[in-house]
Amino acid sequence: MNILVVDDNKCIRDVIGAMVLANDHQPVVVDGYAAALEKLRRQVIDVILMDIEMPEVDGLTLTRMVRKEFSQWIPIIFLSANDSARYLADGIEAGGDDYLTKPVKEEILNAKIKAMARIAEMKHQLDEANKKLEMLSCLDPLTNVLNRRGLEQQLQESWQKNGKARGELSLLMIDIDFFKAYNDNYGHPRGDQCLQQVASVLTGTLLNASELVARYGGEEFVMLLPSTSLAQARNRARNIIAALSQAELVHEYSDVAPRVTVSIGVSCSSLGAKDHQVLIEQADQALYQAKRRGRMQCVL
Ligand code: GH3
Ligand code: MG
Ligand code: MG
Ligand code: MG
Ligand code: MG
Repeated sequence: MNILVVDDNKCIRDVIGAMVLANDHQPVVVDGYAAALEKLRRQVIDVILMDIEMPEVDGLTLTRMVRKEFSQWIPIIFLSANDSARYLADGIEAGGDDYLTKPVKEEILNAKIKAMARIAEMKHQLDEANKKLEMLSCLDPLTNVLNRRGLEQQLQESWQKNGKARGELSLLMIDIDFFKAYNDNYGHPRGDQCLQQVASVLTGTLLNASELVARYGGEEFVMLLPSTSLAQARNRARNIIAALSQAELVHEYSDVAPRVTVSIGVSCSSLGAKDHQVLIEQADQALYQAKRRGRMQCVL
């Protein structure tokens, strides 16, 4: 581990640094706040051993500065010659985690470093697990594309970016035709498979990392297309209908073709939607028209 030793006294720096080294850690030794912040910005530090009385900026103030600047928690242990309860309480209040009085015994220092590192490791694992959960909570488990919650997040982001770039953001609302008949005749498990296949065909038509497919609900998908005009979006919708036709997913109970087809409603920010919710509503209304006009087609 990299242990940052902050102390204005050279003798103490040398002694503590040697103890750290003797316990197989890497001491990073500095004489005050400026060098301490500099090191923290430039390299990974696992534990900070912090003097309290220092000229210019004392250890309590430096601790507050560290807590403010760095969002990641780094354990801070105060090392002070002052053994007053007030100092200890103030140190914890400032954001420190433990307090040892100097001169410090090597065995105690090493044990305290170990305890802090253990807590830091647990926190790291918790953070990683949370990140994973956060990601999972945005994915549809059946099709592995974004779910509605994930779409909502990305759509908001794309809408804001698009506004700043004064670009055109298009959205396709894609609904499988006669899917109830598919389920009723082939059964739910094959219906699920069909949803996976359609999702995979849709994903296969994406052109770049800014574009995405999401499962909006049951058998409805949304495709989000940044930097895409209405005319371009219509072509993309036609490409999707063609790609599904080529995939030849059999559906003998559809009234429009003997295979799985979709109807698509197209909207684009150039049509004047005031927010991303309206963009979805417009695509939904266009989808409704596509259904009414006979399905397996797109409507703007
Ligand atoms: P339309 O052409 O007008 O879209 O008709 P449709 O039959 O596709 O539409 P409808 O809304 O009547 O039926 C949608 C069906 O999708 C009903 C529901 O059972 C099915 N469905 C929704 N979610 C799932 C799912 O996760 N798995 C399966 N297998 N079926 C689903
Ligand atoms: Mg000092
Ligand atoms: Mg429906
Ligand atoms: Mg449908
Ligand atoms: Mg539907």
